Parts: sequence; structure tokens; C-alpha cells
Amino acid sequence: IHEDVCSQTGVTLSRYMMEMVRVNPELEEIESIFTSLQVACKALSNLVRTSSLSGLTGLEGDGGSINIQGEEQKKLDVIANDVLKKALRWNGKLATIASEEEDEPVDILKDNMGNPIFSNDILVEANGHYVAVFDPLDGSSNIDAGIPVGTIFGIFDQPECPIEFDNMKRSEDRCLQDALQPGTNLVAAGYCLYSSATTFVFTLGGGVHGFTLDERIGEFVLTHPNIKIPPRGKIYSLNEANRWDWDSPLQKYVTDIQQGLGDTKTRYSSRYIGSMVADVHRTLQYGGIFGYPADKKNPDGKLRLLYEAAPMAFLVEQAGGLALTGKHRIAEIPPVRVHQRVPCILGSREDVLEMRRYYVESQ
Ligand code: AHM
Ligand code: MG
Repeated sequence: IHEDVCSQTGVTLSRYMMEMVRVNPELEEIESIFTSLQVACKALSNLVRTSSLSGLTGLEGDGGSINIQGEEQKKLDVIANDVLKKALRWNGKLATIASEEEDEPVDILKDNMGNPIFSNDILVEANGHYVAVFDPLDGSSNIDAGIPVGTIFGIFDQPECPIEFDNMKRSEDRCLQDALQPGTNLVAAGYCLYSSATTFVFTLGGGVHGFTLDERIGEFVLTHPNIKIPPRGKIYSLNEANRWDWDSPLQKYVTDIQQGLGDTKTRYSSRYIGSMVADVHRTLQYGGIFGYPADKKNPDGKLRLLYEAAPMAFLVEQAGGLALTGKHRIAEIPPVRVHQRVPCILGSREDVLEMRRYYVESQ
């Protein structure tokens, strides 16, 4: 069905979603969430592009603001979180959101004081049953240098409410339970890359499609239908400064592909932007392997499972690739904490399987 819809080009994201709903009526609420998401991404694209002109570079707050994970927040991190939250709030289809820039998952239909939200004096009905997880502006440490950044998102169905939670007064526990789901439960995931072009790439579980923002008409237009990651690439993308702290199987694997001693007997090239969205976007198209593995300083790597690794794993698998921790499938890991980190190595199927073999054989 997805392919039928995609058999033509010149299709806007709004039209694509409408056509999807015509053949899959159960996607109507997802369509509404995507309408909000694309508005937020257009706004963010503009904010990123003009940040040097509008004074939005640099750190949040006078002395700098630190998020729950001990990271410095940039002005744009905070604004991006707000833009997404507000855009997603009004469609009424979501119950809970979890974000890199929020300490805990929150009820999206309550304001910061816990009060219900009103739109034009009308209470926004709390009947949404989807959960959104996102990193509003991934790679934001790069932003002042004009390096690409991106938004990563995932959408889950809200799990059944167990009896011990009071449904009238949705508690913090309920929000936490909503958010802590494994990647295999995702119903949609994607990213928006803010680079030389703004590109919105997503999956609803039936392939991966990419839309480019056409600034002339202010719409995302289908430019990359049915993205398939090449089964084998010749690029590796890792922060090699951490090399001496990696696990020894990974050190050996990278040494071999650098020297042409891997399965393909070719010497791989290195590309590392340091912005996951941009590195994954390249990997989806050119193939190869991207990763933020475990190292001695960061035994779980750096990337967050819930709103970075799991949505990207869903996308990469839908494009025919693989996403592993080293040996295990990222999508199957049930998160126990919102900001939990996970080693993440993803990309072309044959490259990832070759990397995995080094781990298996080291035992
Ligand atoms: P962030 O969410 O704080 O921006 O950190 C995540 C980013 C990823 O985009 C990227 O893959 C990684 O950090 C790069 O880290 P490093 O600078 O250690 O190579
Ligand atoms: Mg991030």
C-alpha cells in the first residue's frame, strides 16, 4: 500500500498522509500528529537557519543552564523543545511526551504548573492515546559552527492503563509507564535534518520515505521514496578519538576495514559529522556503518535509547539495515530509565553483521 502511494513524485507530505489515511483509516490520528510535527520542523528549520542573525546562538541562561543529564543547554535546545511541545499539544492526540530536554516524561495536556490546557477558552480534551518521544535538536553543540543538526522522534501507542493508576488524575508513574517502551512498539519514527536542505524522513512500519522542504511553497515534497540502505557500504563513521577506549572486538574490526582486511578486502573511508541525524542520513543513502559504541569512559555509549537509538533503529531496519549494541538488537531493549544510554552501531546489513562477528568470535 505504501509503495502504491509512493509510486509518484511531486507529492507533498500532507497529501501523502491523506492518501495513507484513505487506504488505512486507522492512521487518522497519526496523520494529525504528523501535521503538527511538520509545522514544528518547518519552524525549527527557520530558527536554525537564522540563529546567528537573531541572537539565538550560545548557551541558555546567563551562567548557562544544565539539563538533567548534566549537559549544557543551548538557547536553541530549550526553544526547540518548546516549539515541539506546543505544536504537538493542540492536536489532542497525544497523552505523554518524553524529551531529551525534560527531566521526566510529562502529560502534554497539562501546563508547567499541572493545570489543564485551554485553547480559545475551550478545554483541550484529554483523550489522546499516543506517546511521543523526541530529541528536539540533536547535535546542538555543533550549531554555532553551521554544522547540520536534526530533530529525532518516535511515536508509541499508549499502553493499557493498569488498575493501580487512577485514570482521572494521571500520575507521574503513568507518564513514565507510557514512555518506557521498547523500539519494537514504535508505530512511527523519523527525523528532520536541518542541513543544505531540510529533509523529513520517517517510517510508519512500511518502508522509509524522505521529503524535502520546498521553501518556494513551504511544503515538504516527496524526494526520496522507499529508501533502501545499500546492503554493503565502504564508509565507517565513529568518533575515533575514543578508539583506545573501545571494546577490543570493535578496535580490531575498524583496524581491519581501514586496512582492507575485512570481508570486502577494500579500504573503507572515514566520515564523521558528529551529528547523529546527519551521519544516519548519509548512512541510509550511501551505506556503511555508523556508531557510538561503548567505551571505557562511557560503558553504555553516549546515545539515548528511547529518543535517539530506538527511533533510528526502526528507520534503519525499515530501510533494510541493522542496528545493534554490538551483538544485540537495539529495538528489543526495554528501557528502564528515560535518559538511559545504549551502545549503538547501525547501517548496511552486511557491514553490521561483519562487525557483530568480531564480537561473537571474541568470546
Ligand atoms: P546531543 O543529544 O547532546 O546533541 O548528543 C548527541 C550527539 C549525536 O548527534 C552525535 O552522534 C554524538 O552526540 C557525537 O558525540 P561526540 O561529540 O562525542 O562524537
Ligand atoms: Mg541528542
